[in-house]
Amino acid sequence: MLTGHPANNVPESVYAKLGAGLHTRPDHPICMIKQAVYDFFDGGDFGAFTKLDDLPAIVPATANFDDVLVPADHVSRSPNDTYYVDDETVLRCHTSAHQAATLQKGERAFLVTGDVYRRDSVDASHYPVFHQMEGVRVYEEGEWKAAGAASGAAHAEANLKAALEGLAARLFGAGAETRWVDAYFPFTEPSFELEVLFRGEWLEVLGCGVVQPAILDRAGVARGAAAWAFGLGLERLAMVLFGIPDIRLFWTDDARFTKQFRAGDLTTRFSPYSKFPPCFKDVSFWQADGGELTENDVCEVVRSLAGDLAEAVTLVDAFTHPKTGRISHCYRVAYRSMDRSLEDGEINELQEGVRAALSERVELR
Ligand code: FA5
Ligand code: MG
Repeated sequence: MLTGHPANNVPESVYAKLGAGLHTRPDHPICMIKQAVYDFFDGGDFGAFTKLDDLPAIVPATANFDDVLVPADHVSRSPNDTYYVDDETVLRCHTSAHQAATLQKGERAFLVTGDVYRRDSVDASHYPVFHQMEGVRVYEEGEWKAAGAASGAAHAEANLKAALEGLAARLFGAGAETRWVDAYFPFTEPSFELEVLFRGEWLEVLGCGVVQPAILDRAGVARGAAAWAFGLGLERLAMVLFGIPDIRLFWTDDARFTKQFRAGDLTTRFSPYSKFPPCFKDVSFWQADGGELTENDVCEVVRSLAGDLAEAVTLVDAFTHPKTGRISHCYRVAYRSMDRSLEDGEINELQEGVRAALSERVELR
């Protein structure tokens, strides 16, 4: 398998999120989105879907990658992007980890919801733990032929787009601005992403496509069948639907947040409680000759020390020293609490901690 990476790169702060089950708490916005998607498919004409929301998040690396045809050298396998529990086991980085096994069990239309984990950037729409819902629908040869389709793949693609456009219209209203973007996933062809206009910017809310025949074949689906699959980003959908400005809010216990949501009421618009000012701190360092300290590494150091007080980590400057050829990177950390104002002393202490942790790996400037 992979060599040259630590057997386990999961920080305590990430382990602590396992089992939180936000998607199973009826009044939580993530669960409300799950339920809204269930209701959409239950009331539509895309078939009857089996719903699974309690599959364990710790999965064999083969399920997360190989079973969905992720190439052996694909970046997503790197410990810079994925949390490894040991060499053969990961925290799933997408709910696609359950595609093959669920097909293998004989399911032909299903929705799998769960928490997924990624080493990723730190900002208002990225968090190391988030939630996805996988949808898969297989059309047996007889079904797409009866519908008069030119091919199984064409039938799957047309139904996929109809389903997801219908879902977006149901959630956001017919007037919402959405657009399809061509994408690449190893497990689908063709592949697309759907973006929604949110606060003046295009926000990617899902990836999808027509399932690669090899996946169906290996899972024992009859020849001639075709299928679509999608992976919804539930936080992103909830941010757009409820107007939640920052992904960290999903994890707060502050009653000023939690009390705003009630199962079944999709009309709620989040009303922000007073926004406290951010505080910015910069840290610069020389990259070592051997291997670079990546943005994900810096984000993880900041996250593990500052937790949800870290609002964003941004590379603000990079230059190469003209004489020595050494590379300098400067990162800006934005600290902000959602619930209270921060003291100078507290922020300085956090930033000192970040500097100390970074100085163990690189030379600070
Ligand atoms: C996937 O994870 C694919 N497995 C989706 C898929 C399934 C494609 C089936 C085809 C067929 P992607 O990495 O783009 O794709 O993530 C899917 C969605 O998760 C994104 O569109 C986004 O809404 C959400 N997402 C991705 N990264 C984060 C993050 N760090 N924080 C919050 N949401 C995220
Ligand atoms: Mg994507």
